[in-house]
Amino acid sequence: VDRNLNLIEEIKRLKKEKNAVILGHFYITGDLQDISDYTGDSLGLAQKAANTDADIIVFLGVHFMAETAKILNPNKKVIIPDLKASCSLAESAPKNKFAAFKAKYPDHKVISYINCTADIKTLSDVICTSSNAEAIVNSFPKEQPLIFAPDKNLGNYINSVTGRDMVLWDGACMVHEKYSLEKILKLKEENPGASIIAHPECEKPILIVADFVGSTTALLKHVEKSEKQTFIVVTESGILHQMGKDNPEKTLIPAPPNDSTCACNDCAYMKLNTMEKLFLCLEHEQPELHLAQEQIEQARKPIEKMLEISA
Ligand code: CIZ
Ligand code: SF4
Repeated sequence: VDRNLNLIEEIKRLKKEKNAVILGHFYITGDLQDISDYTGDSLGLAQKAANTDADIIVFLGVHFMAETAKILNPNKKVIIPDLKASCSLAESAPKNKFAAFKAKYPDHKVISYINCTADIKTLSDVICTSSNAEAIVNSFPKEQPLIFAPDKNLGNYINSVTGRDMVLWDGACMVHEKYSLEKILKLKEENPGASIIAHPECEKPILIVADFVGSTTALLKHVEKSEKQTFIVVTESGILHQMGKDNPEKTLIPAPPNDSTCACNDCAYMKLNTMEKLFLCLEHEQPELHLAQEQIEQARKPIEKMLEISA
């Protein structure tokens, strides 16, 4: 790419020419969130994707999210800047291993968190998000044995709030798993009036000290509504961009990871999205995300079931 190209202007021009819509997740960098037509969490963006009249969806997020957009929108072209933008949580559940695991529990229904591959969705009875997980679980009679996949931390948390004993697949998000309780408590000591807010993908000790636990969207809403001034934010640091825009007068402190001196905890996969790759992707309309028709049909069923239950 010619270094002198004004990438942002070029992206806007291409977007218009091609009738493309840019959907950006809250975990991508701020400059990419700002050039997106819509920003949101994985569910919000999937819903936007289902309602768009654009011909091309450019998805700035990770692979499983673009898959969900394609499943809900099979006739549209879905392109992503970098096919390597995967997800440790989605990767923790390979199709064959999960199918073998499921076969050991023939009486169980499978609830899968939306943060999983299309393959895992095809093996699931219903999908949930972190906002509706409790309601989805409670929609099954107490006697119904359940498997929850792929996030064991979210599964544990939902087991504790619903009093269930769901069988958990042993997967986790490498970003939400590496917070340091010690560093968070130290931040709290330095900022005694601060509220600790965390995503339920975090490990149990973090969720126990948190003042509020919620999905990406729930955390954003909470900070807007709360009378508190200062927040220790225990989730991927990209969210601080939107949170800061919504709450310019509040103090937002990112919770640090346990393995470095870095103040922020970034998802390396999300950060594979760059302005330059976005430009190239729009110009060449690739890489394009492809799913088999049968896979789309099978993966769509448990998503529709979720929408039915939470409607
Ligand atoms: O990728 C994630 O960890 C989350 C929480 C995404 C989302 O938008 O729900
Ligand atoms: Fe996956 Fe975690 Fe990154 Fe989200 S933050 S995309 S769950 S690795």
